[in-house]
Amino acid sequence: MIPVAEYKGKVAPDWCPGCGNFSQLRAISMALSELDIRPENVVISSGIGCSSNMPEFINTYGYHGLHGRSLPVAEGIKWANRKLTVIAYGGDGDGFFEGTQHFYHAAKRNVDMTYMVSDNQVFGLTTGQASPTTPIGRITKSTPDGNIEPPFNPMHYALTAGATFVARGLSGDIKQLKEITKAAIQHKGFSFIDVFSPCVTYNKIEGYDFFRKTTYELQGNNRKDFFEAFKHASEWGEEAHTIPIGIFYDVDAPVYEDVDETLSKYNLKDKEPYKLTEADLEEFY
Ligand SMILES: Cc1ncc(C[n+]2csc(CCOP(=O)(O)OP(=O)(O)O)c2C)c(N)n1
Ligand code: SF4
Repeated sequence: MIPVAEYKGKVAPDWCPGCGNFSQLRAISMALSELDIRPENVVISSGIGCSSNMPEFINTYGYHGLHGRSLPVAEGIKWANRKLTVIAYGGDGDGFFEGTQHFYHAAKRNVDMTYMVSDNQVFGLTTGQASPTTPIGRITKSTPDGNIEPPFNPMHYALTAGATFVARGLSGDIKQLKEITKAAIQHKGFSFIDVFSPCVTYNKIEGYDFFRKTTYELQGNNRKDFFEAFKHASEWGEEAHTIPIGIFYDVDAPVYEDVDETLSKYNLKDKEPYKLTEADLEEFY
């Protein structure tokens, strides 16, 4: 096992004390350590947001890109070098607003990578505006009269898009989150983990106490049954133990890189760059 300390980044996280992102950082580092995946064999791709600062704080390769664009970059990295463990990471604004179409297509293609969303039901970095997962009626800086939009359900979306591994974790339970992360990384195909991750500064309602009270752990569910997973994905409530946490769905299906003729044969990084010939130019121009 690789010591967890090896994944410690050179820059200390500047998240607010108590921010849920600390747990995801810990869970990802512990999962990589226990799976014996060396830091130099991992790339974490992110967008923009408090959560998206993750690549600065962990000692793996990283790409801190544009808002909503962690996934296409992650797909390209995987296709260029299939030996890498590729993780995309970001917020609910990043993934379910600006990046929604990328989420759909990466899941549909079943690219072999893990996508973890730090879902705090708010835009954190820009100081607390409503995000796609903000509950209806909620007063925020951008919804002073109450949010009129029903919240986006990331679990439904991942399942219907074609993700082959769909799970939900909780920042307040690092041990379980680590186990889910390990299973997601080991899964061959597109793994999605939605993590309830309190923004302790701008969301005073969906905090650790709220999720401790409202969630329950899925046990004995049939992870191969799409409709059972979809049913669990529909469960929601503010009453005690109404929101399921755990692995909802886990099935095998061909991954894009194995089906595509070129990608299946080569690590693109090992190939000589293609040199254009006169004949190519004549064909195209
Ligand atoms: C295309 C684009 N739109 C808007 C912004 C402004 N912006 C930066 S971060 C952010 C929201 C971040 O919220 P989220 O993704 O939920 O992450 P969090 O900060 O909560 O972790 C927004 C709207 C931007 N940088 N680029
Ligand atoms: S504003 Fe919220 S999401 Fe951002 S670092 Fe602070 S607690 Fe975390």
